[in-house]
Amino acid sequence: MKTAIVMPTYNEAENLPLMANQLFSLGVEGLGLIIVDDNSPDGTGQIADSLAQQYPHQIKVVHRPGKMGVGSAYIHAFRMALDMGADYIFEMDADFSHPPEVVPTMIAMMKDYYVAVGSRYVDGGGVDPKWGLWRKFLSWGGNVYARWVTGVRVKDATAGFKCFRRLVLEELDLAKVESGGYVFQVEMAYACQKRGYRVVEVPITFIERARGRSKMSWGIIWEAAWRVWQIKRRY
Ligand SMILES: Nc1nc2c(ncn2[C@@H]2O[C@H](COP(=O)(O)OP(=O)(O)OP(=O)(O)O)[C@@H](O)[C@H]2O)c(=O)[nH]1
Ligand SMILES: [Mg+2]
Repeated sequence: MKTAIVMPTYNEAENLPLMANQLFSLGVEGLGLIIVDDNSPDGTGQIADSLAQQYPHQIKVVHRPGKMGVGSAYIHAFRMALDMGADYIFEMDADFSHPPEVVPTMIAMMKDYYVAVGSRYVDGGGVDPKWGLWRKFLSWGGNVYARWVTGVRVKDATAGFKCFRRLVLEELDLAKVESGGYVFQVEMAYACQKRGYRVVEVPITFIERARGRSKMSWGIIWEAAWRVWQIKRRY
């Protein structure tokens, strides 16, 4: 596995097979997929296992006993990807909000940068035109707030589509990460900035999921609201 795509899943039964097929049809050499499923009630875990039989050398599946949040899912799979010798390690959602066709562009950026971020808030990037005012405000406001509190300079501080060189994940203290929900993205962005890695933002258009349901909750928003202050203090 030269490039490992880490993908946490919770109730993504419809999306996961389509996503796996699209990723492997990109023709990226040495591409692998690490799926971390939290015992999804809709059977995503079994679907992941059958995909792993279909692609025995490319797909690894981690089963966790229950919904434990994306933060710990990513940390677990980052360690696996490092053990498997991956040079480039991606974070990516299963719901097609992160366009798979941008993966090769982000890999190409790894020649000159340590981190590539699939970014909604740089020129050429954007969010789903179908989003209503409230959804746009939540995304934009969350990003402005996270940047204001922490001083993160990347324009899309909450982006969950990222690619790291292996060195970055080797050097960061992954055991220190406490974020459970999506604020994990801010923590990674901040930790990378503190260590001075060169980061590039690649424009993407973030498309609303067409299948399955969002896992966004008030609990996740609340955690993000307070934890950015903690992140600022701890690094
Ligand atoms: N393993 C695991 N995966 C999760 C968990 N929560 C969310 N995910 C996955 O993380 C990715 C992002 O979750 P989404 O529900 O799409 O959240 P979002 O993109 O912030 O929200 P939307 O814009 O509404 O889609 C998806 O692949 C989910 O299946 C969790 O607790 N455990
Ligand atoms: Mg989503």
